[in-house]
Amino acid sequence: MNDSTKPDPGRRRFLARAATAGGALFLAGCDRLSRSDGMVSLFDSASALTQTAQRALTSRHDLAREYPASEIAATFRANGTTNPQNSDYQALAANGFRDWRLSVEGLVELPRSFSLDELKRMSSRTQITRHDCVEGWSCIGQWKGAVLGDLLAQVRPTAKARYVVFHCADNTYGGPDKYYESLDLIEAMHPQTLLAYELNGADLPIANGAPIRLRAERQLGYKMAKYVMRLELVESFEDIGRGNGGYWEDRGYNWWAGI
Ligand SMILES: Nc1nc2c(c(=O)[nH]1)N[C@H]1C(S)=C(S)[C@@H](COP(=O)(O)O)O[C@H]1N2
Ligand SMILES: [Mo]
Repeated sequence: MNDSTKPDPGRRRFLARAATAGGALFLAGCDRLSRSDGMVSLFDSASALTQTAQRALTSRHDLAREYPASEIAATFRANGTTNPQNSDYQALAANGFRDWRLSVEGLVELPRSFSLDELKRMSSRTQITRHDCVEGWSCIGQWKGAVLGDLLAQVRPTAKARYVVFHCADNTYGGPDKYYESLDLIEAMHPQTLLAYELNGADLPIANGAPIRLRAERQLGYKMAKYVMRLELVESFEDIGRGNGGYWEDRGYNWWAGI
C-alpha cells in the first residue's frame, strides 16, 4: 500500500468537514435562496461536487451517529407543515389513519399498497438520532419505523429504478404544490432509512408527519418527507414537480443533502 491509499482519519475528517462547510454555505436559509434564481445553477454544480466527495469518503454502509436516551429532547420541534388542511388528509386523521394506505408504484415488479398495520408488522428499527434543519436548529429524538430497504425488497424495483420519490399529503404553506422528496437507491436501502410511525415511543404526532414520515439519517431535515402517501420508483425525476427531485429542491435547495 503506498501513502496515498493508506487510510488517514485526520485527512478524511478534514475533507468531510470541508464538504459539509461547502454545503452549509450554500444552504444558508430556506427563503432567501428560494427567491434567488441565480443561485440555482451554482447550487447544482456544488451539489454534484459535495455528493462525489462524500460518496468517496463515506461507505454506503456508514451509520449516522446514534445517541443515548438521556439526550432525547423534551419536545421534538415541528417545522414546515404541521397539520395538512386538505379534506382528504383530515378525513384520514379523523379516523385514526385506519383507512390510510401507502401505495408503492412505478418501476417495481410487484406494485401494491400497505396499511399502517402491515407496515407495523414488517421488520422495524428503533434509533435515536439528531435531526438537522437548514434553518439552523437541531433536535434529538427516537424513531421507530419499517425498514425501507425491506419494503423495497418486497416490491422488487426493476433494473431501471434509480430513485424513490416520496409523495406527501400536504400543500406546503397552503400553496398549489404538494411536498415531495426523493432519495437514490443507496440512501433508500441504507439500514437507518425508515418509514417512521413512532416518535419517542408514542404514535407519530400529526405535527411530525403522521401516520408515517421518512427518516434518512444521513441527510438534512428537508429530505425527511412527512405525511407520506405514495412511493414512486423512477429512473429520473425530471417529470415530477419542477424536475429537481423535491419541493425545496424546486426552490433552489441542494438535491444532495448529505451531512
Ligand atoms: N410533507 C412535508 N414534509 C416535510 C416538511 C413539510 O413542510 N412537509 N418540512 C421539512 C423540513 S424543512 C424539516 S426540517 C422537517 C421537519 O420535521 P419535524 O416537523 O418533525 O421537525 O420535515 C421536512 N419534511
Ligand atoms: Mo428544515
